[in-house]
Amino acid sequence: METFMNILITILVLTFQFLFTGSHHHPLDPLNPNEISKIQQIITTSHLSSLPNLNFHFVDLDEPDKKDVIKWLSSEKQNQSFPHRQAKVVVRGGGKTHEIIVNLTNGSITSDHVYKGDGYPPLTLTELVQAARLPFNSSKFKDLVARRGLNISGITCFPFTIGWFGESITRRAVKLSCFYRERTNNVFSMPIEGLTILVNIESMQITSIISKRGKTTLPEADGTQLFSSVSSFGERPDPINNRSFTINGHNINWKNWRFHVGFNARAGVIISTTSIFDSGKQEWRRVLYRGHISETFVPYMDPSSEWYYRTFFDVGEFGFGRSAVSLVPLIDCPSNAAYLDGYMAGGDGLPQKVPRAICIFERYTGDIAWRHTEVNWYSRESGESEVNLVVRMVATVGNYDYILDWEFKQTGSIKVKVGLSGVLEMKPTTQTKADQIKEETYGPLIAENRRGNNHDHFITYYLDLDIDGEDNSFVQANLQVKKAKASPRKSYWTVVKETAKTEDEARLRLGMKVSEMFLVNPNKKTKLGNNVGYQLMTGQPAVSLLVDDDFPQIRASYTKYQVWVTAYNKSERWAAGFYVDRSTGKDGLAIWSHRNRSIMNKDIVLWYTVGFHHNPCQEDFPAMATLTNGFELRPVNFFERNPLLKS
Ligand SMILES: *[C@@H]1O[C@H](CO)[C@@H](O)[C@H](O)[C@H]1NC(C)=O
Ligand SMILES: *[C@@H]1O[C@H](CO)[C@@H](O)[C@H](O)[C@H]1NC(C)=O
Ligand SMILES: *[C@@H]1O[C@H](CO)[C@@H](O)[C@H](O)[C@H]1NC(C)=O
Ligand SMILES: *[C@@H]1O[C@H](CO)[C@@H](O)[C@H](O)[C@H]1NC(C)=O
Ligand SMILES: *[C@@H]1O[C@H](CO)[C@@H](O)[C@H](O)[C@H]1NC(C)=O
Ligand SMILES: *[C@@H]1O[C@H](CO)[C@@H](O)[C@H](O)[C@H]1NC(C)=O
Ligand SMILES: *[C@@H]1O[C@H](CO)[C@@H](O)[C@H](O)[C@H]1NC(C)=O
Ligand SMILES: *[C@@H]1O[C@H](CO)[C@@H](O)[C@H](O)[C@H]1NC(C)=O
Ligand SMILES: [Cu+2]
Repeated sequence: METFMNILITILVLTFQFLFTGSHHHPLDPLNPNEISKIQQIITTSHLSSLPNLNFHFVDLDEPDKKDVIKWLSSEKQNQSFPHRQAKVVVRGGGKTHEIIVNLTNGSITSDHVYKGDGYPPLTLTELVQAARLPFNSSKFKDLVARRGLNISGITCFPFTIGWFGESITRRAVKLSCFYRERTNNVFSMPIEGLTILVNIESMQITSIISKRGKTTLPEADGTQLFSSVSSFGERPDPINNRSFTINGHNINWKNWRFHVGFNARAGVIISTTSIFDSGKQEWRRVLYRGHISETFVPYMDPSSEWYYRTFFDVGEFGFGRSAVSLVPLIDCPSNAAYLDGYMAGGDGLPQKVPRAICIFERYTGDIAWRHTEVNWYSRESGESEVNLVVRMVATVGNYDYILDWEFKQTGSIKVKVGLSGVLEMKPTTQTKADQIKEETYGPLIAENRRGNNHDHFITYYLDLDIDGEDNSFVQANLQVKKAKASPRKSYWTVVKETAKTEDEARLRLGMKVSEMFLVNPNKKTKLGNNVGYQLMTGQPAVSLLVDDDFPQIRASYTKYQVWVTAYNKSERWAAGFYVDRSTGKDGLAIWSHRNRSIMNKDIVLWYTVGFHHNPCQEDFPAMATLTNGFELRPVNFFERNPLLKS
């Protein structure tokens, strides 16, 4: 939940690699380590090298235009390297943010533009590590720790982003909160309350230390340890060492699906150019051009001075790919999994590797894909068990672990799941029994001397669906109850469909109203004359309950609706805007949508927010069992018939 990570562990897994020699089989392939090194070299030997304190905050493929990608993939050249490789780089130096485009084909800087708007680029890992170390060089901090009777060698501090609360912002800053590591392997279970350190990230100095003494005691470490009762899944009994998928670079082929798996520091896994083979038509048909997590918003419901600013945007402030952990075989992924490494640039611009950042495996769900028993003359069963293909990544953002799955079904469905696990952010209290609590609290007692503060998780997905081509429409189907006439029945329901004409008509708050949502291609029909489409099957709905003019809500205004549809624009990908650290809500999904562009029979993008209102409970301690929510994109009149049944 916080814009920091388990710094020590991460440093251990980051190794540098320069020996990669892959060619580009796909225009959307992520930057490889050679390219990242080349970018670093181009920038550090350019006019930018004279900037004081030069740091790389964002290094990513500058995505080619969709029409060029589609053209390339449908030409004979598809197996050759895509020739036009460009990178988008954001560096800071001399107190300024530079947006740079690097042409990787001829090794030159195409443009360099100083960004002057609100907000800052993601914090670098180097900055976070440096900030976390600052207190240990402060005699005031050491003194405060000693006066609390704590051992300085047992303390770990983590930087939290601080948001924006209406002030005019002049510099980048974070607040450190500290935890006691001694006697437990669960550092987040031992918060040291009443000690906040404000750090100026630009000068890398402590601005102030705020100490509230004697308010609470440090909770006991008993029962906080994280031990597993079983060490792993073990070998699976079913002999499924035969993989029926192939990985060629970043291209995956499995059964009737083919797609591309990318990775970057900001979004983590990116699924692109997804097509499904239609055996009836004997052709590949397009479904999802590009899908990934766009932003997360995690506001805590505690307005006190030490907690009010905890309103995190992990993707934009820090990065989900940046927080990707190396997956552990047989715990994170089953024995039949294949793995892909992830690469990104560090604060110094040099390539860093996350080994086994993504796993891909066939999932024998144990469910029935379809079945029927014919009982008329004789009993005859037919059916199939379900086998899906999963692409998985885990982002550990400080105390929380997000398990992120894209699951492909042979029926044409894509299921997207978000699992929450890890350790809660806790607030120490002197109370040990729920009935001692008389005053208003910001979260229930979940263990002795610990409260689990209430909070939300909003995970917003960018879904550029291109159902059978770019031009699609967004259709809502509402169920209307009608009175029956001339019938023994008194009522029935019927479906009323409405196509959204503009972006204004495509913002939805789900809940009471029964509504089904589809992306259809109005230019393509089945033989029966229905428009081909995909349905968005939503999970448990949750929208932000903060008032509209609350500062964190201004920054996350898009969380007031779960569903948005916007006109496609390559540069509109990050729901809270590109510069999220200390942003003021001047960029992002809500702003784009209010342009009220036409979205009927146009290239459009669907945005869906998976939400959790988290009111913690005792089972969330010492680590919470995975809690899952998500959505499904399901074909509706896309195929002529159920694609699982051979004709
Ligand atoms: C590209 O390579 C794949 C795998 O090697 C092969 O099956 C396919 O026919 C090739 N396509 C073209 C257009 O050469
Ligand atoms: C990058 O450089 C190459 C070689 O000079 C050139 O052909 C290409 O047009 C450049 N790309 C862009 C986007 O300017
Ligand atoms: C690279 O290509 C760009 C765009 O075509 C051009 O402006 C620039 O001069 C080229 N640089 C070099 C070093 O060739
Ligand atoms: C810690 O403080 C000492 C003395 O003021 C200084 O020499 C040293 O550079 C500081 N170290 C860091 C990491 O700031
Ligand atoms: C502080 O912690 C260190 C490392 O665990 C230990 O060696 C030392 O004895 C501790 N000091 C006190 C005063 O507890
Ligand atoms: C893999 O598939 C082949 C051919 O279908 C079969 O002969 C073999 O037993 C399978 N191996 C496992 C471990 O399932
Ligand atoms: C695309 O989006 C960017 C950012 O919102 C905007 O500046 C630009 O004008 C848009 N382009 C078009 C063609 O609408
Ligand atoms: C959005 O555009 C539609 C169609 O032009 C119009 O009817 C509607 O009033 C517009 N909404 C706003 C808020 O301007
Ligand atoms: Cu939670």
